[in-house]
Parts: sequence; structure tokens; C-alpha cells
Amino acid sequence: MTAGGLPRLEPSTLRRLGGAARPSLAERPAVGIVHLGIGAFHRAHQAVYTADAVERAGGDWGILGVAQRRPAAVDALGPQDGLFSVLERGPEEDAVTVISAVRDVLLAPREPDRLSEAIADPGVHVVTLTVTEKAYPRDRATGGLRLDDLEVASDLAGSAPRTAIGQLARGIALRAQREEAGPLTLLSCDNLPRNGVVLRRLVHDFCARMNGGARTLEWLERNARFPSTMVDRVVPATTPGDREEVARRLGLEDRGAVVAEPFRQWVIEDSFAGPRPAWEQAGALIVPDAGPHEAVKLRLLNGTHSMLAYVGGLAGARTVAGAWGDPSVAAVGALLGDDDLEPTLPEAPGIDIAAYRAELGQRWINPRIAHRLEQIGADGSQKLPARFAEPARRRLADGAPPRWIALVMAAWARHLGASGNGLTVRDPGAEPVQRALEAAHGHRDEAAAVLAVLGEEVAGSEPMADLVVDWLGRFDADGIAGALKEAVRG
Ligand code: CS2
Repeated sequence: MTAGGLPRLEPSTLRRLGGAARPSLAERPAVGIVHLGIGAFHRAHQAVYTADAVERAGGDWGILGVAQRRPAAVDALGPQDGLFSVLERGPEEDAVTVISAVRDVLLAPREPDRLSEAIADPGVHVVTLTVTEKAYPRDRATGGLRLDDLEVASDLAGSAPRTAIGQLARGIALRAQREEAGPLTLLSCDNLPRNGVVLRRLVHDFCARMNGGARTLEWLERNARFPSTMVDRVVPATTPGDREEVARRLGLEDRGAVVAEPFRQWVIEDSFAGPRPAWEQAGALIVPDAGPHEAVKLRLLNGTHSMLAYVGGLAGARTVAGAWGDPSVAAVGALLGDDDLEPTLPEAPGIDIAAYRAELGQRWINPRIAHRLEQIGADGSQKLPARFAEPARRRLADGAPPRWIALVMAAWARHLGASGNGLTVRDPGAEPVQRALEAAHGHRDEAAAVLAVLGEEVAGSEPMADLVVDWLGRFDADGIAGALKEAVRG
């Protein structure tokens, strides 16, 4: 029994329940996947696909979920034998499903050896990752591993690894010593363009510099694959109210519950080193090239999300639904898509962009999903380049400076600056930008400070800087609401 008087969700209590929410626990699969970053997104996305795939096609595809830093997920899921529920909030009604795909959990810094052993285990064929953008320590100029990152340096020096890249390299080094272990697929599920290519480069760079890494590198070349993927599902942070709702529906307390919208999508490049779950039977698309899907989603969904966070936040909204409900902000969203993002998309055969955008609008106004702008606004220093660097470069090259991307960057400057926009700043990577903003004399310096994250080409562009300066001037003269109204009218 828990403090609230309800028994905790775990196999024996779940067995007593009836109803559709109950998964079969008769033959839970053995671990075949190691997942780095067992946060809410993984639980509501890949774990759901994997549970569905196993239910339909079988296979030992249980998940060992690894928490990277904080013990919260391990403390929640450990006593529940990996069970947790997904509370799906549709526009009109909710549904709750218990997912049994997670077989075990561990906290990486507490059990580094167990993590390496798991990556080297012959029964494991796939490692998936949702570690967020900032866990890919890339040099902005070269795209290679950032050697000046203190955690990377400490991992390379042989300490218990703190970075995801160091953890992978250590596990792979062990696997390379084991004849029987077989090939391995490493699947990044983070919101980065060409996430598989990025992950491959970082793991290779790390192994090349690691003590005795030559053999591991050779093994990697022959035995590892890094498919790129596009993942999509809105997963707002779980609130106490959500947990109460789950408790009411299950009659059990679930400390690992997550909330999600009904929509979910997963596009995976068909480049696996060995066996994989039948994810396509759970609705995943397995394609030769995930690039077009990735670009469409990262720009139109995530890019517009960042606009809603900074511009909507400045206009006083606190959730996606609230920001999208503000006519000026929604008009900016439409213009950003029309003028600055859509023209930069690659050929995307089979994707109906107009229908995709219309569906995004429907997802965003779902009033029962309280997707907080603060959550989206975190880590802008990592997210903005992934979402806007390429479109901004392309628009500038086409002689069509991207006015709405410039607006987002100006709003980001206000978010990070002394006056803020009312949303808490959570972005360790933004320190250099914040320092530059503090030292700024005027709008031109502010523009240079924020544009730096979009890379040299964009930061060095005069027309781009002019646009950001223009927006900052309008904010000062007309206030955000006035500036937006005026701009969308024209
Ligand atoms: C969001 C994403 O927090 C953010 O930056 O843009 O987490 C977004 O909700 C997901 O990518 C949707 O799939």
C-alpha cells in the first residue's frame, strides 16, 4: 500500500485487474534492446512501438532502460518491474494502457559495468537513444566530437563514463572482444538532422581517441550500423493531476506514468546490422532514406514549436494550445511555414505537406494536452540550430532572407536577456550567448550574440542581422503584441 492508500502498479497487482488496459504478462520478452535515456518520451514512443511489435510478432525484445543522470525513472520503474502506463489524452477522451516492454532499469553512473555488459550482451542487438540534443557534444565548425567538453575529456581519460557517447564506446569496446556477441545497431531517436550520421561520427571519433581504440574502430566499421530516424509524439511532462487520473482509472498507484497525445509516428532508415523488432507491424515506417521525413518534421513541427515557445511566450502564452490560440502568433506560424520553412524542404515523395501542416494545427489545439512552452523553450542553444540553421542558410542563399526565423531569434534574445519573457531559462549551453547579451551595446550586438548558434554563414550574414535588429527595435517601440499585429497585417 502507498501513502494514498492504493497498491502500487507491479505484476502481482496488475494481474488482479481486468480490462483492456492489461497487457499479457505470461511471457514477457528477455532483454534485446538497451535504451539510453528512459524518460517520458521513450516510454510513450519507442516502448509503445516495441510492446506492440512483440505482441504481434513475438521476439525477445524486452528493453533495459538506462537513466543517464537522475535516479527518478529508476526509482519509479524499478519497484514496478518496469511496468508503467501511458495516459493518452485525445481531444475528447482519455485512454490508459499499461506497457510491459521495459524489463529492467539501471542508473548509468551507479552501474557503469552493468551498462557495458548489457551493450556487449549477445542477446542485445539494438541500442536506442533519447538523450536530448545536448548529449551529442559536437564541434560547431567540424561536426566532430568536442574535445574541449569536460565530460568528454573525463570519459576519454577512462573514468566511469558520464556521456552517452562514452557509455556506448565503452560497451562497444567490450562487445568487440566477444566473438559470440554479433553485430549491433545504434539508433538515435533524438531531434537532430541526420541523427544516425551524427551519432556514428561521435562514436567513431571517441573510439579513435580512446585507449586501445583501434580494434574497437575496426569492429565498428564491420559490425555496427547507425540508421537515422524521425520520431514524433507530443509528450508533455507528467503532472500530479495526471498521476491521479491514472490512479483513478487503474485503481493502482503508478509512479512511472506518462501522458501523450494519440498521434505517434516513427520513420526508420532500413539499415540494421542484425535482427530488429517487427516495428513496422506496430506502424513504424521502414524506409530507404529518412531524410525527407526528418526535415519536414524538424522544421515544420519542431521549428514552429520553438517559435511558439519564444514568440508565444513573449506574448504571454504558457502552453502550445494557448499560443496557437493567439491569432497573431498563429499567423506568424503560418508565415514562418509558408515563407521560411516550406521552400527549404527536400523532395518528400509520399508526404502531403498541406495535410501534414493542417494536422499539426489540430494536434496543437488539443485542449487536453497541456504542453508547456517552458518545456519546449529549454535548451534553445541546442534546438535552434537543429531546427533553423539549414533553412536559414538556404533562404539566404536564395536571396530571400528569412524574416520569421529572425523573429524567433529576436524573441530568443529576449527570453535569455535580463528582462526575460516570464519562462524560466533552462539552457546550460546558452551561457556564452547570455554573456554576450549582457555585454551587448545595442541591438546589433544582441543579434550577433543569438545568431552565433546558427553557424558562421548565418551569423555572418548582414541581411540576417538586419532582420533581427529590426525585430528588436519593433519590440521596443510597439511591444510584442503591437509588433506582431503590425507584421502579420503587412
Ligand atoms: C518539442 C519536442 O520540446 C521540444 O522541443 O519541440 O519535444 C516535440 O514535442 C516532439 O519532438 C514531438 O515529437
